[in-house]
Amino acid sequence: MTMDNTDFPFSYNQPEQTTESLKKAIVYKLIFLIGRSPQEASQRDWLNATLYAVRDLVTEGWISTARQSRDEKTRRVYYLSMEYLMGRTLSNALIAEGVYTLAKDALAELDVDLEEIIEKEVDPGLGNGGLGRLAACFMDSIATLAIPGMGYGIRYEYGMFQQAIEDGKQVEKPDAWLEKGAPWEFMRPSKRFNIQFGGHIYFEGKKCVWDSSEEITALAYDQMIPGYDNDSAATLRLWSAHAGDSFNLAEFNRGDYFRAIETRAASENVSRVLYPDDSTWAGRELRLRQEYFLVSASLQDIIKRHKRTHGTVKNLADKVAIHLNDTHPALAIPELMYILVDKEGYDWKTAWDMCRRIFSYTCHTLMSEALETWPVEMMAKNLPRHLQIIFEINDYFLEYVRTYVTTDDDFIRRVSLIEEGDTRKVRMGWLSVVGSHKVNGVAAIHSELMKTSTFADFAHIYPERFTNVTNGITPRRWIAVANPDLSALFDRYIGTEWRRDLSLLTELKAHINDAEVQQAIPAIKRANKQRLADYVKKELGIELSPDALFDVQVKRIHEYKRQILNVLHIVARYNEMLENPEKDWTPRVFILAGKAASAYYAAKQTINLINDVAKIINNDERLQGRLKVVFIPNYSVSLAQIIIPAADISEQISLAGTEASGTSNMKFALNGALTLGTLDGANVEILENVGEDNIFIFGHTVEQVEELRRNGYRPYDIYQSNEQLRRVIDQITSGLFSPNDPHRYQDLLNGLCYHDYYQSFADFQSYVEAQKRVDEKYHDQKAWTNSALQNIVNMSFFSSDRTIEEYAQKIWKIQPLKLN
Ligand code: C3B
Repeated sequence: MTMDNTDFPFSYNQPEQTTESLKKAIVYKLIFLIGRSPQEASQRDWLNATLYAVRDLVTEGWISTARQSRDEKTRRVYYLSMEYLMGRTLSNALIAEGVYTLAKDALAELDVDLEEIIEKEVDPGLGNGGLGRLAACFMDSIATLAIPGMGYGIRYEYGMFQQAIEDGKQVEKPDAWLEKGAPWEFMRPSKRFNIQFGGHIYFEGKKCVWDSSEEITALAYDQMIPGYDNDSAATLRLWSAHAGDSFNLAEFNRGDYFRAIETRAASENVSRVLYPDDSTWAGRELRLRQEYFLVSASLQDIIKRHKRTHGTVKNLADKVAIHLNDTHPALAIPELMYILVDKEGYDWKTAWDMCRRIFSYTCHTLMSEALETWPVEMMAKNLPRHLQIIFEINDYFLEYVRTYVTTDDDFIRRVSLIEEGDTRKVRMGWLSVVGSHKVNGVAAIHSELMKTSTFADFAHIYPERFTNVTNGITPRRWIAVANPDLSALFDRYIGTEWRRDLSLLTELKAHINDAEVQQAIPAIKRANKQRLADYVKKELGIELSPDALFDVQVKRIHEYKRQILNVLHIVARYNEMLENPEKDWTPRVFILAGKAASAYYAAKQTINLINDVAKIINNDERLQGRLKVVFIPNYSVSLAQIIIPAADISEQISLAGTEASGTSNMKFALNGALTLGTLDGANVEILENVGEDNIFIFGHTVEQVEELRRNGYRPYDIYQSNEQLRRVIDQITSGLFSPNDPHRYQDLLNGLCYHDYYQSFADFQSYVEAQKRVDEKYHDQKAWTNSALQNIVNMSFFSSDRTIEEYAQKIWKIQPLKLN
């Protein structure tokens, strides 16, 4: 890149990297930053040295992008998220900088294998599932499109727990990801803010004063997110809680040194650990404090930067967009009011108008148990001023509703930001809608359902506020990093620019019938299956044949995602195979992975059942190896990169109306797997894009699901009338798969037979039939290859670059930088 010499007195970067220059840089880092000689260096030392060397390649572009945005006084977006699942940085950065091969050669000359050290990198699990990974894809697109903006989050000391499987059961182990060092981050000792908690409020005339009782310091750690081949990078700023200088002076002066230090340690708890819940909501005080910690540090930082650039906060709403990733950072709304009214002296109305122009909010779920509410009492204790602000927002809002919408008491009670009852609660979803100018769902069907269910009353009040932005995934990580062979095929036929512009995939359509492409697609898939089989062999000792059909379901374990339906079918298939051993069965491998929230009993039972079933099936010689079941422990971004490119079938079998979007469905299809799914979330749009001949759709529609619920759904009737299903349930009940503990699944099965809220029984027959269609199609390898190709070439829409462009245009009103 061209360097502005006033900024960089000398440019560290050589204009052209060579194997030699990279080799030197790596060895230099090894010796002078890590303090090891090449002779003594471990694999991890080499990894860290390489990371430092590559980080240098990104840094200048990062600094100059930030400077450009500052100089041009551009409008910026700030993405607030409690979760980021970034995945490993090295391979992604090498590809973004265009030096993957150079680095491989440089390291080879040093007798180091690049692929081996890549595997050594810790994969930071600072998120639970789809929501956290989406935030990571978005950061990648923001960097690649050079959208002026940055992400804010929390630098949890312990991320998502490590999952081990012991005796078939999930066991959770702490994830101390920082212990191995974090060479990619920059600590920012000067970026620190005081975060206040507790105390009380009082009025001085009309002015409200918050006299807090506790202070924590938020300290910034920055990560660069390299843009793809654009000499630019975005920033992800993660806050770490630090006791800072804030001793409890009273204790200190009393000579109680020990107590004073002890309180310091406790205050650092706020960034200690990520809450491992996904789509369920556990209201806990520490979580409330985490959310406020993120919000307060980020807003103080945003305001400070804005003032430095513009000298005033008057034009804040013209220059700043703040996006709320779900309701988790919704306290940003009262926090901004607090800053504008209490600190900056604006009147309420002006401040509120600014707020509404600044905030936008994405809703990621329809599950009512995921909607955050905070007991008024808990909020009063920790954030008295914010609670008071929320009450005031509510007063104005309800007055508006009464004046312009309705005086119906029932309606007003429903939309109030405060839920009345034994314990009064603040409704964070409602607050997010009222405080934002746009609210979006994450797939077309989800955004529609949002308007008719969860937010129906609000869609009535503010119809223009609701919109859709369908999720997307970054082709850099999910093809370029995860599937090098497929990338090479794309390069050969359509050039390399698809990494930046996935719509170029349509150009591959002209080559679909080329003999070479027809041959390459199954060959690439087979090689990826072999790679996964090698991993499974090494980690679990289970032998898999790459000639079998790989049928994969990887995601958080949750009743609505219906891993149980998958298991019921596996057992049904097992029975059928034993009854008709001579039939020409397509060999199948069922692969599942995912974590269960530690307190989620049904989800943990499901994992146990999968492993119990796997044990019996994998050891049944009558099957002649034609059926295998594998649960791969500790699902993560880096595991997804191995598993997804190896799949033939992508299981997306949630009950219609429950999965907001799903994003693994997009990754699978782009990597040439065929979706087996319900008409739920983004599956609907995948169907529209790939065509009905290239996807297996089954099960009830949202309307049918609702009708069944209305008319009284009786799963036990289905159990009685469906012989195949009954047999499966009876087998599990009898302890066929848990002979030492035959009643192990009693609760799970009772739940299904008498309740089955997610209607697995109702969709069972249709699912089994769809699986038959899968078998038939797989028998015709040519037809399968064609469908795989139709999936690949028709996935352009699902690039997160398209998603981010939509956010930038429709919601944030932000133009990309024209990079100097
Ligand atoms: C998830 C939803 O469950 C997915 O359908 C969706 O694709 C992603 O978000 C991204 O939009 N989600 C999550 O991972 N965690 C939540 N708390 C809520 C939704």
